[in-house]
Parts: sequence; C-alpha cells; structure tokens
Amino acid sequence: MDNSSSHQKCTKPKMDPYHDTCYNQNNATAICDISFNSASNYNMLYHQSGTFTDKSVKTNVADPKPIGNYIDKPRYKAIRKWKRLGKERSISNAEDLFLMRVLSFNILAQNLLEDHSYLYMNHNKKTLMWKIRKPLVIQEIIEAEANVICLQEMQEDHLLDFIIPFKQLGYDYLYKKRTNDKKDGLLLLYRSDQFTLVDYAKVELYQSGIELLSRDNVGIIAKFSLKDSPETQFVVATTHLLYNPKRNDVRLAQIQLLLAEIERIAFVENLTMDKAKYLPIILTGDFNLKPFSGVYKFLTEGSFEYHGKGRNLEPSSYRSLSNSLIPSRLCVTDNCQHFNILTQRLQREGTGKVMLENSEFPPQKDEKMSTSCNTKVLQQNNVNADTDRAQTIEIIQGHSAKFASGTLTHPFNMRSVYTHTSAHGEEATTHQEEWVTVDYIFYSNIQPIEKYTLLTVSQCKTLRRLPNFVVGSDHLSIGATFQLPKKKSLL
Ligand code: KL2
Repeated sequence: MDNSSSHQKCTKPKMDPYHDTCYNQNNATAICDISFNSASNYNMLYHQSGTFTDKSVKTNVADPKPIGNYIDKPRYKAIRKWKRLGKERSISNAEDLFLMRVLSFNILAQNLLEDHSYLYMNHNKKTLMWKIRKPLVIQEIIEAEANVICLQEMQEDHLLDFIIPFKQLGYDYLYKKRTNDKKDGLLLLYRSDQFTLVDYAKVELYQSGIELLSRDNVGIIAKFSLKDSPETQFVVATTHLLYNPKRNDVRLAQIQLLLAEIERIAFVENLTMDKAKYLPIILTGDFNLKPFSGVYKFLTEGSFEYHGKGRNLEPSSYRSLSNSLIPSRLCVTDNCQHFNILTQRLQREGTGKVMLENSEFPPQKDEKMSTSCNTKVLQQNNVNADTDRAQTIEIIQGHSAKFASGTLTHPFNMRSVYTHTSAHGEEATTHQEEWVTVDYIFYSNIQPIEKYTLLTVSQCKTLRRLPNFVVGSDHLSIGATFQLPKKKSLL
C-alpha cells in the first residue's frame, strides 16, 4: 500500500495519462508533504495526539488511548479498495471504452465545524484544525485518482489555496457557493486534459416566496465531452441537500428542481412521443437522506406519491402534504421537466429531432437556472399559474404535462452504485447520532465497473470519531469507475 513515491512534493505534477491504464491500483501516489502514510508515522502522531501543545488549542487529555481496537491509516486504506462490480465484466476493448472515475466527498467546511462545535466536544482538538485536516483530505482525494471530483462543503475562502495541487495535476474546476449568508459550497474538479466542458449550470435551489425552496442549497451540473472522442458526452451533477432530518419534503422539492436542470442539460433527442434519449448521467453528493426514505425511493424507483404524506414523506396522521409540492408558476412539471423547454421541443420540432438546449452557446459565467416562469408559454398552453389544483395539459396530441398531481416522476432510470440492504444501510458515510449513509452516487445510462469500498457500520465504529488523524472530514469519500463507450466520429 505504501510506496516509495509517497512523499512527492506538490510541485511535481503527476500528469501521466493514468486513467486509461489505472485499473491496476498499485501506483497510488500521495502528494504534498504528508507523512501519515506509514504505520510508524501514523502511530507516532496518534500517540502524541494527546500531548500536542498549541497555545490556541486546548488539548483534549480525556481522549481514550487504546490503539488496538481502533483503526489506523494502513488498516483504513486496506479496507478502502477499489472493488470490481460483477465478475464477468472485463475491460478488454479498452480502445473503445473510456474509464471514468468519479469521487464524491463532503470535506466538512471549517466554519460549519466551528458553528457546530458541540458536535466535536470529545474530539482531539488537533483533528479539528483545518491545517491538519486539509492535507488529509487532499491526500485522500488525490490518491483516488479520479477524473471528476465532486466536493461538498468547500469553504469559499479556502478555495484558492485548496485547488493549488489539483491545478498542478491538470484539473480545472467549477465552484458554486451556497446562497445568501452561507460560506461553503460545491467544488467540481475535472481533468481538463481529458474533458471539454460543453455546458454547465450552477443551480440555486433557493426560489423566493416558496417555503419548500427557501433554503440555501445548490447544485452543479456539468456536461463534458471526451477530448479524444468529442461526440462522447456525459453529465456529472453534484449537490448537498438540506440537513434538517425531518424535512424530506424540502429535499424532494430540491431534487425536483435539480432533476429539471439535469433533464435540460442531458437531453439528446425525442425518441417517441413519450420517451427521450439522454446522455449518461452521474448524480452524486451529500443528499442528507437515508436509504429507502421517500426521496431515495423517488430517485431509484422513478416515482413517488407525496400527497397525504407527512413532511418526512412517511405515511402520517398529520398528512401535511397536499397534491401540490411546488407552485406551477415555477414551470417545472411533475415529471421534473421545464414546461417551456418541453413545449419547445415538442411543438417546434414535431416528434423530435435533436434539440440541445444552449448547445449553440458557450457556457455563460455564473448563469442562473432558467426556471423563471415564462407566463406567456403557460398562458398559450392554458396552464393556470395561480392555482394549487391538479392540472394536466396536453402539449401536443399524445403528450401531456402534469402539475400538482400529488405524485412526482422523473424520466431517468437511476440506480445507486452502493447497494443498501436495510433502512440504515449496512455501510455508512457519516455519523449523525448513529452511523448512516447520506452520500450517494446515482447513475443513469452508464455502467459502473468499480466502487470505492465503504466501511460497514461495525468498521466505522473502529474509526471512533470523525474527523480523526486518518480521515480529515466527518464524512467518508465515495467513488466509482464507469465505463463510457466511445462514440465513433461520423466524419
Ligand atoms: O449532515 V452534513 O452537516 O451533510 O455533514 O450537512 C449539514 C450538516 C451542513 C450544512 O448545513 O452543516 C451541518 N446539527 C448538525 N449538523 C448541522 C446542523 C445541525 N443543526 N445544521 C447544519 N449542520
């Protein structure tokens, strides 16, 4: 696991075309002067951890000492292997396939850690310092050798310093801060030597005047093409949804908006009246959802009836939710599509030739999502924007759009890379009163071939607390490798 190159300096960028050849993971390379990479160094640090003297930091002498039962870096790395999914799948035909690895990691913004310091009372204080956490987080990310990296809780005033090693390694990035007073946001890094950014949206899930959309969460959606096969395109989206464990209704509305933007960007063409072709989609991040909760079911099953459910989206005697989740004036249908885009596609193009929204335009800087309502389009199509009543609008013969029907659907076939076997999941990505899964990689129209093995709940218990001297965040990173068939150029 350790190797002699583990102390490379940041100044030596590693530009090998690692991904097409990286299936063999023997060359994991660390950068920066992090010396936690061997057992002896790690243990030294661990044993000293109760005796650090830093004037600004009160040392936590109450920290229990035993090391035998707790995980150390080598044991942690031994569990976190890239595991092949499915036995028979081979990676022959490598010339026709691009192997794309995605990593998602909530890196714990320092300001949120400090705002919620009561959560970290029993931690060793050193493990809470950004100058200790940052190199651990960066090392973990770089060791994964991902082509696209999606980070949540990237504090804005840490960004420029944080991305230095990634720039040296050939990554470019998109950043979107959460709205209003929030200081953290999403960072999407991608290998600019391998991908061209074709289009993107930085999505604000805050929409004024709507209670379910009054939170400051955001999303980033990026459409890429392969540099060596420009017709091969895919979409990566990341988000960090509302934390409040009770408000699954808010997360459902947030996902409806995000999916509408993904639908706009991933659309290729209409196949039949009711079926469209979409690019491969990877949707990853911190959804603050448990497996099998309402929003999880919605994503993975494609349909969810919220009408009559409680705010937690469970059957409830309170029956808080009516038939209407978000107002029709937002123009987002119950199938997570922008109504105005849908009508354009169907009316202008008949049964549907290729119509890529925005495809003629270069990405605009910091564009706002285009959910602002086009009342003219609504009026022309007899949509009543001022009612909460259910509406079914026939756009052209054979194709209708619904508003406020009490059920949401979406047009993708989304699956989770990690499989979940019980309500709490046998694996976990963070600790919130108990070890739980809240981070996911969902995918549609693309085949995963590897996943970055998570820790089971009982293995998580050996981590004791997060962050620690092994993991620099309060979440574990998640990752998967997908195979993308390269499209032959028509020329
Ligand atoms: O659970 V998280 O941590 O995905 O790791 O997302 C949120 C929480 C993040 C952004 O809002 O801040 C954390 N108690 C505990 N953690 C909280 C709370 C809270 N009341 N509010 C926000 N966070």
